[in-house]
Amino acid sequence: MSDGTFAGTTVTLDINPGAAGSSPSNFVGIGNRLFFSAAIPATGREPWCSDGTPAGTVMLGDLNPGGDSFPAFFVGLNGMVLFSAFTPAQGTELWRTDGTPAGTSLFVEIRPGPLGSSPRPLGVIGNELLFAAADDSHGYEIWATDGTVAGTRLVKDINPGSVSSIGTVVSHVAPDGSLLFEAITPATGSELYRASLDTTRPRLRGVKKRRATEALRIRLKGRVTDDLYAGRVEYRLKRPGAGTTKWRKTKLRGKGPEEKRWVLRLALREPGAHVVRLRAVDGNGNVSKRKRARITRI
Ligand SMILES: [Ca+2]
Ligand SMILES: [Ca+2]
Ligand SMILES: [Ca+2]
Repeated sequence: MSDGTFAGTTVTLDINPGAAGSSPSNFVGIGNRLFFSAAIPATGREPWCSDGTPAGTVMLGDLNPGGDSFPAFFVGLNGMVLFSAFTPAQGTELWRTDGTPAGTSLFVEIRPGPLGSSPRPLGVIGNELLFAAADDSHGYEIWATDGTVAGTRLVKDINPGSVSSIGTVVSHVAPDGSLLFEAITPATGSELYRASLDTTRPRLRGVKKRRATEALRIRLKGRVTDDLYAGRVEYRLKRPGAGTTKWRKTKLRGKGPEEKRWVLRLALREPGAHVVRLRAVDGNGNVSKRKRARITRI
């Protein structure tokens, strides 16, 4: 405890009485309390919380009886505190606490069994925590939680499959409220990614039919707004005298994450009127309202 002067620096609590220390570390101030880890012989390294007074300094639990739980990465979210801790049965997983021993428990085990998901916070956006975590089928990827188990989910498997995209955990919350972080895929190498948890739908606007060339190749020009970084435009085609195709992906050719102009070229096999339905899907899976355009192969 210190008020910034030498005279005001005292021992708040001699957690491990005597000359041996408790080696407190992993300090994070959340609200008016300090969360940290400390080790005493009876329990090993466990999570602690202090309001700055001896009476208000408590161990939050002996999460790993007979060993250390190595609590780390305390982060405040929606009035509670999440952190990572280790047990032999579960590995390193996400725990929650309200700052009392009774209110401290395992929050969610992302990777069932003794292997841990090793959660590491990336940043808080609005009332969501984005974090890196691993499970067997996705590897180390970006996850989000709103503080509920049901609201804890994988945001995106950036490097598809069990290989990881997140190596060194480097991230920054940008002024616009999005999260910038480093991720790696074999196709791109190490690059800067952006995540935003905006749940508003992207918009698809200004869909216009361009002049048909030989009526075979139709160019549609449109404009997409909202967060379509890592997003796409999809289309399905209703053919004359035939069924409607499944949704097909198009590649966005444009510049800037906020707004993209794009061109869709379709090779129509059958003559007659075709109906093209279009929708935009952003990087978070939000789907725009559909737009329709009618094109005809003469
Ligand atoms: Ca212990
Ligand atoms: Ca586990
Ligand atoms: Ca993966």
